Amino acid sequence: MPAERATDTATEPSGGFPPGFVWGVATAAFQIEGATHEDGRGPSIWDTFCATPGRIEGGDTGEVACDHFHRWESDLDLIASLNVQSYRFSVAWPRVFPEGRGQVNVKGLDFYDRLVDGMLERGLQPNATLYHWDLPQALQDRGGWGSRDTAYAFADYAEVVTKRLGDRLAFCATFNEPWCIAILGHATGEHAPGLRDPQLALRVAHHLYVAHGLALPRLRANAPGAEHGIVLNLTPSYPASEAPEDEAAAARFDGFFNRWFLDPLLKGSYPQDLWEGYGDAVPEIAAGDLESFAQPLDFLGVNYYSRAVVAHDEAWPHFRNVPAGEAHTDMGWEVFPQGLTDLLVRLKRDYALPPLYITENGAAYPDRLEGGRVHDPERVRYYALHLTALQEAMRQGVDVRGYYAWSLMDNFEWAKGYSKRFGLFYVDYATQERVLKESGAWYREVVRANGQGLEVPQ
Ligand code: IFM
Repeated sequence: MPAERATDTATEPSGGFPPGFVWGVATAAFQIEGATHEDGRGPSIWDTFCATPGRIEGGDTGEVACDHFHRWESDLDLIASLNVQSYRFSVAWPRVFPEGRGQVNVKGLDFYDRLVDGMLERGLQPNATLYHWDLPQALQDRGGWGSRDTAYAFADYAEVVTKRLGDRLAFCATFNEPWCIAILGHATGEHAPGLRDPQLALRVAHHLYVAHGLALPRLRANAPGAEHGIVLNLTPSYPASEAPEDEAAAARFDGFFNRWFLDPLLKGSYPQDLWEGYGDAVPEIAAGDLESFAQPLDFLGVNYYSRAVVAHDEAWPHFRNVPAGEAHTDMGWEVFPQGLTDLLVRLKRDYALPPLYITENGAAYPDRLEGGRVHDPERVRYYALHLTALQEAMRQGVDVRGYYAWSLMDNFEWAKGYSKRFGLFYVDYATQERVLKESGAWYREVVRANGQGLEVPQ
């Protein structure tokens, strides 16, 4: 059984990762910053969504979050204490352009300027993501990502940010997880702006790539020393049985979740089977779009959490996810490290790839602070299994240059509010105290040893 393979190999102490392998931790602006009304920041779609009753578990909001906007210096100290070489963060568009475009809010840019300098002072390579879901509300009011105009506004925003920070960035990604932005935000409505229109979702996905294509040359001009790319969340799919209709359903899921987002970037086309399946819902393609989507990338960021097990369903889109596995995280996601190996090996097989970075991987568990400690063996095991699975993919020739744990600290987990804890540091939201979890101490040692001697605890 595939899952056991990763576990079995994991019992052998590992020979470590290649020299120069980049270790990091990741966060995103809205999930940690708080200070949503400070220093001229404008409202984002997530502020609006949080203010809408029933959207976020517990009625939580991003107003305070981890108060990182005020605690950034000590937070950078925490990051440096983990021995990592790089910090992946995101820039909040509404801090830089409170109205989405037009007047720049210099104070907003100043914050990120200080943050980036703070990283360099601590020997951390800044890895910036320009869009991790917090669209300025003013742009949503004019059609949001459903409007092609938003892509032009994004390119201008990307220009301003990289003009200011570009001389110091090591990595710069245009988008985090276009699938989530398009589908969760515009088809299922679980995320901001909370719309439920599948056709709009496909148009949004297209406009995200228009924005990506417009921004890339500007990023390269402003940050010639940085590696430029984009971050996708990818979920390998497995058929629920050997029945041909389940196999076909798994292939459809793969198209819906993975290929629709990979192919335009890496092949300059949409997958034909899905294009036909979507019928009239497909987006309008302007001349030059696909060429611009497929501009060379310096890296592709891969966020991996779990797999999908898929069966045929009578109703369109003719697939449904079925429960699988025995171990699950607090998100209900199956712990399936073999999926990471399979995914990476498959990417190498099917695409001409730039170097890959695992830009997110991690797990939520219902942690408790007891006697000043957080005992979280399940998270240690999750990380150990996935790092071992990553090594196996690298052994099979996949060029992976780095790994970022999600997340530095517990934070605002979108529609789940503060109820799900992904951090290596526990956050006591009442006091904002950060406490290193046992998994954090474990990760710090793995990073220090560059993975040498990595073992999976039983
Ligand atoms: O917290 C999110 C992050 O913002 C994007 N990727 C998945 C994480 C866990 O759900």
